[in-house]
Amino acid sequence: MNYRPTPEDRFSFGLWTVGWQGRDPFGDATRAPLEPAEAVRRLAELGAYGVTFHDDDLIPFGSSDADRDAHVKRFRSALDATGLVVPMATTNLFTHPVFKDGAFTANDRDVRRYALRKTIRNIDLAAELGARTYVAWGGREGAESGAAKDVRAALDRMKEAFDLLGAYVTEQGYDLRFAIEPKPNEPRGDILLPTVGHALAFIERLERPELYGVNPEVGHEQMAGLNFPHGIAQALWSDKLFHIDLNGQNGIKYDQDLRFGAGDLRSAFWLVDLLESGGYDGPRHFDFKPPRTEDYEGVWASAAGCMRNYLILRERAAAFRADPEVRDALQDARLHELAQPTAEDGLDGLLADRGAYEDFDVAAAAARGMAFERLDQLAMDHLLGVRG
Ligand code: XLS
Ligand code: MN
Ligand code: MN
Repeated sequence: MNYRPTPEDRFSFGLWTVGWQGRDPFGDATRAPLEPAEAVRRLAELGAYGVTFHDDDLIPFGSSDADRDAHVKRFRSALDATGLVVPMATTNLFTHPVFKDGAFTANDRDVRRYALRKTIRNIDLAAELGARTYVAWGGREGAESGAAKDVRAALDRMKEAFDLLGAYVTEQGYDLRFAIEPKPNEPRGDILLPTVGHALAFIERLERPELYGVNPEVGHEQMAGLNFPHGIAQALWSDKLFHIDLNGQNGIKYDQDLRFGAGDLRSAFWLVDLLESGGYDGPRHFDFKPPRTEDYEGVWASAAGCMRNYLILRERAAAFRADPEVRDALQDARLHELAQPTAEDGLDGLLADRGAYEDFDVAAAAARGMAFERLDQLAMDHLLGVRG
C-alpha cells in the first residue's frame, strides 16, 4: 500500500493551518506569509480535495471592496485550475482587538451586532463558493473572571445569534448547515460551549435545531481530559457530526494542534475505526499547526503526514475488523449482546421474568470475565503493524 491520498479520500485543510506563520504568545513569526492560491496548488498536489478558510485568511481584515474582489478572484482561479473544492468556511471572530470580550456574547452590544454582520457577509461568500458547512468556533466567547460574564445571559445572546444566522440562511435558500466547534479554554480562560456534550445540549434549544451540528476537534476534547472517540460516537448517535477537525494532542495542556496521528495514537486509531464504520461521510478536515521549527518544506511534510497517518490507520482498522481472531474476541467480549435491546419483552415481561431477578445467579454473573484484554491486545498488535 502506498498511502497516497486521492480526492476520493476527502481530505481538506484550513488555509490557516499550512499558512500559520508560527507566531505564538512568546515568539514572532518564523515563516513568511503563504499566498492562499499557492496553498491551494500545493494542497492539490499533495492529494487533498478541499480547502477551507476564515474570512480574514482569504481577505485581509479591512480590505477595500475592490481588494476583496481581487483576493476572491485569485482564490477562485486557483480552485478552478486544481479542482479543489471549498466544503466549509468560517468567520474570524477572535483576532481583531474589537473581539477581545467575544463576539456573539460580548457584553458590548455594538460588538455583537458587528460580529453578526461580519459573519453574514462571509456566509454569502461561503455559499457562493459552494460550501455546505459553516463552522462557528466561539474563540473569545468566555471569561477570565466570575462577575464579568453572566453566563445565562451570554447563552441567551448565543442562542439569539445562531437563531438569526439560521433565519438568514433559510431566507436566502442556502444549502448550508452550521457546525459548532467546542473548546474548553484558550484564548479565553474559560470558553462557553466547552465540550461536544455542552454544544449538543445547546443545539436542542435553538429555533431550527436541524440546521446545527458539531465540529469537534481532537485536541480540544483532549484538553478537557475527555475521550475523543466517545464524544464522536455520541455526536454520530445524535446525527450531529456535521464536520470534524483532525489533529494531534498530548494530554491536558495548551492546544497543541499537532499533525494528525502525533499525540494520542491509540485514540487516533479508534477514531479512524469509528469514522470509517460509523456512517460519517463528511470531509476529513485537518486543523493542525506545522510547528514553528519548520520551514515550508517541513510544512508540506507535516500536511502530507496528516493524510498518510489517516490512511495507515484506516488500513490498520480495516485489518483489525477483518481478522477472524478479532471476531472471536468480540464474541467473547459479548459486544453482540450489547447490541440487543435489554427488554424487548417490555416492562411487563421484565417484571414477570423471575430469571431477571429472583432466580438470577448474581454470583455467577459477577464471576464471568469480560475478556477485554485479549481484544485490546489484538487491536494493539494491528495498530503496531505486527499482525495482518
Ligand atoms: C482554534 C480552532 C479554530 C477553528 C476555526 O482552536 O480550532 O481554528 O477550527 O475557527
Ligand atoms: Mn486546536
Ligand atoms: Mn478547529
